[in-house]
Amino acid sequence: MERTLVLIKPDGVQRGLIGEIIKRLENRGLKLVAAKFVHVHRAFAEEHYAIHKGKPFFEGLIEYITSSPLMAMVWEGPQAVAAVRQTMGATKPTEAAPGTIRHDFALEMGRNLTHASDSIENAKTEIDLWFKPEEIFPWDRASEEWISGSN
Ligand code: IDP
Ligand code: MG
Repeated sequence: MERTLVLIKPDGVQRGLIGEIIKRLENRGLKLVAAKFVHVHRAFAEEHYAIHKGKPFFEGLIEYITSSPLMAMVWEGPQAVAAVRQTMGATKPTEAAPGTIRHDFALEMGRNLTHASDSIENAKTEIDLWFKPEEIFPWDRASEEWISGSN
């Protein structure tokens, strides 16, 4: 079963969208296995977004992500990485498909509410960065067969 890192960025928290975003991931059938509310400092944010260092939007991105607390989570499910990216929508909200979180609640790329790992490999690296092993809680879900069962 795949796992992926999801962040509800500071704008999502400030706008009261934590519940809405979690609800959409739960409705999709994904399973929450770790969560914490954190205000990250600059060095940590720069490590998380290291791949974007040197890009024109990097400085603004670090200021945005460190400006206020955010909600960090690990979600699990079949093809969780692709499924969560699909539920989030394209990076640029005006290009995100209707029904996605970024389409339905955002307008600007610099205020696009969420982060989600973009590959299985990056998901592993990001989960290791954000969560200690003892902060992740696998659990058995009674409805599992009705969600992730296959024929
Ligand atoms: P992603 O979050 O959809 O994976 P990335 O390309 O990895 O998108 O960029 C990371 C984040 O940096 C975006 O979610 C967005 O908040 C911000 N960002 C990316 N490109 C721009 C830009 O051109 N202007 C402003 N912010 C940007
Ligand atoms: Mg990305």
